[in-house]
Amino acid sequence: MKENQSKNSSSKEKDLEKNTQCPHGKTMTTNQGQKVNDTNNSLKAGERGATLLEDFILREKITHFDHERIPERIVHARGSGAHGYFELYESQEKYTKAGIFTDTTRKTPVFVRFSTVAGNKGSADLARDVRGFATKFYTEEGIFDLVGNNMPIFFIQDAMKFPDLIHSVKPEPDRDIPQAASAHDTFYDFVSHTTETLHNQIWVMSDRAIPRSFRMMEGFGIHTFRLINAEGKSHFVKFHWKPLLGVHSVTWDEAVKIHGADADFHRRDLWDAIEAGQYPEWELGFQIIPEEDEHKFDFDILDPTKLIPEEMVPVQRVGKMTLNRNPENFFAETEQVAFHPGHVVPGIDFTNDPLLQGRLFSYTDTQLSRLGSPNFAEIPINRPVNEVHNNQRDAHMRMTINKGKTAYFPNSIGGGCPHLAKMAEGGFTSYEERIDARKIRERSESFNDHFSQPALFYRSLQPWEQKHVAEAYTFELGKCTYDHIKQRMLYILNQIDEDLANKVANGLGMQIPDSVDGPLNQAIGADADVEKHQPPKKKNYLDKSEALSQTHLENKGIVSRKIAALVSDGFSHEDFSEMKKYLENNGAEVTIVATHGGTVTCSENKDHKVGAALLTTESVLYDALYIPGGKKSIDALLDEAKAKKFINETLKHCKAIAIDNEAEELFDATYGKDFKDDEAVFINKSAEDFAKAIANHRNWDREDQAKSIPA
Ligand code: HDD
Repeated sequence: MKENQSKNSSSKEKDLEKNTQCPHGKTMTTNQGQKVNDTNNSLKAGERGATLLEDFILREKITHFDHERIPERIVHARGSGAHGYFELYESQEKYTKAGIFTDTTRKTPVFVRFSTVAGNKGSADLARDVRGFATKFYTEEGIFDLVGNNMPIFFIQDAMKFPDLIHSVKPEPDRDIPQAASAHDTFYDFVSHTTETLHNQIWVMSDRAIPRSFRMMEGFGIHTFRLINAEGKSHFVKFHWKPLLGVHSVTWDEAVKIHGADADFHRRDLWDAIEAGQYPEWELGFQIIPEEDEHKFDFDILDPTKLIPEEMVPVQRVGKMTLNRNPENFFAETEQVAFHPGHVVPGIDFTNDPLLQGRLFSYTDTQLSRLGSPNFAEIPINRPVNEVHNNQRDAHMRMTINKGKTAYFPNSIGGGCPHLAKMAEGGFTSYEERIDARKIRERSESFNDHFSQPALFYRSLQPWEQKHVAEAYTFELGKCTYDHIKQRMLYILNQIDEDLANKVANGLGMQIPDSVDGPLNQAIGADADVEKHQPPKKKNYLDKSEALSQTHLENKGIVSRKIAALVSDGFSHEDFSEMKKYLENNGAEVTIVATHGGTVTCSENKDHKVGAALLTTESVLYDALYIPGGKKSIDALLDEAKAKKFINETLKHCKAIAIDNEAEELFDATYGKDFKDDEAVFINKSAEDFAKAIANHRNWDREDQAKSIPA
């Protein structure tokens, strides 16, 4: 079995090797293979003479450069990818005949791309936004793409509205401002007139929209899909990814500061973790709904703005994905990878979710302009690991040299090849769903309720999570300039939760209006009838769903957490080495942050490599702070305003802090003096206690008091 696994796990790697090139020890050539002996000077008529047109080496170099860019993705332009594999725990043959979900001996190669949605390719990672979570499974039966997000629902119910949604959130078209931000008039103009957006919108106001790491996010397939077993029986399914590191976020204040300190924060984090061998892992979960239960819920399972609470349909964990290899080349792999929710394999099928149906069109279409040709499937990162044979031919950048006279079916000259798959060989057959319907351009009434689930989400959050939601709305609406849009939003928030609406209204210094109905709503043809979308009272089916809070998943200790050790020359070797040993033995990474770069000397006169000089780093790039004793070191730090800022900010962001011996004097010179009883502040305490607090991510109980720290 082992041998089989390793064979399968490397099938995509082997496939990519055919196109992977290393220049080591090689001579430079042109694209036509002529050896090049000067790539610095163009060919000229005389020493100071004009450049000659015949210089094919110059022409080729410049021409290629001129055409290096391709259009960025219209959405999800900014992303980061990684290779890995998926392993199944137990055969799911009662639900599906798909090989990846029935054969436990397989190690299916995957490529995953995480992304933000609204920003350009060069925008900052910590934008408040949904994160894309797209997985390409290179299965033995072809490509299966699970193109999801880190939130379990979507903004709209019908693909027809997607261009409107995206146009509203993108920078405003007259001035191309703001970049990668939903906090502006056009977005809230659209949202406040399209109440179906509210559920996804409130998730975006939660901390899920500012994750600590891609590695600490859940993933969701969102739509209800179908699984089909060998007998042709269908079950509905929702796909979930559960991160083994738990779900964690940063605060908005940190997010804003990380923008400046390291705009590549998430990209770097993913890359560094994989390079360090701390491979990110997620378990894949199924929520299975038998066909006969389709109408048992108080909402429509085809409505992508609704989730099925895990308390109603538990998530069964069926396998694990591990990301263990960074791409060799960003453009060739992460940029050229082309996902498509329509890439499915036998055993997986679609439902009539109108958002999914529209997506099935959009993703091929977009690759045609982005990658330039229907041959995008031949690009190494996109091609399946099994063989491809059909009668499709030609078009831009065709790579395959198809032999033979025939490119049609049926043919006798080519022996009838490629021949059709016999059913026993696993040809794809669509699920034979019975359809008896009228053609209509309407929204199903079963999609009407727009308010129960945003309210359920808000009710299910911890108090600190709710507080962050209220602050996020206050920030975002505070950035809007039109009062009528803010009023409309307040009115709508009041339908979700009165307390939330009041908090936001206070922050904005506005009143919640009694009504927003008016001639404008009808005149603009908005789906603005708030009453129509109210849930019937009896439909508040759950008081709370614990799984909707970030806290519901277990943490995996302090693996890959980053701890800053703040020092200057003369720091206590004893304090430091003990702490460092414990933290590193438990998988964390300790970075020496010193008053200068290069090396720093400890009390035992040993040189230690500085990870970052105070000048070049910020507290927001670390999960926790440790300050060892050592009088000389502490005296030097007392003279550094940035050292005090580092401590104050770490406190403000509710992170764990450990200080030993003389470091208490430095702590007392900051706002730390007021936080000595805090449960995540450790003065001369054990490394174990400190590590437990780091694993808990933050001490949110500190937040109210820490608000007064002007950091
Ligand atoms: Fe989409 C990209 C996820 C609705 C049209 N989408 C894209 C990516 C993700 C999603 C993760 C980036 C893939 C990558 O990394 O290359 N999209 C979603 C989810 C949706 C959704 C979870 C709802 C449940 N998308 C959606 C609709 C449409 C699109 C309704 C159009 C009707 N999406 C696109 C696109 C993109 C895309 C324009 C841009 C780049 C690409 O496809 O390859 O076709």
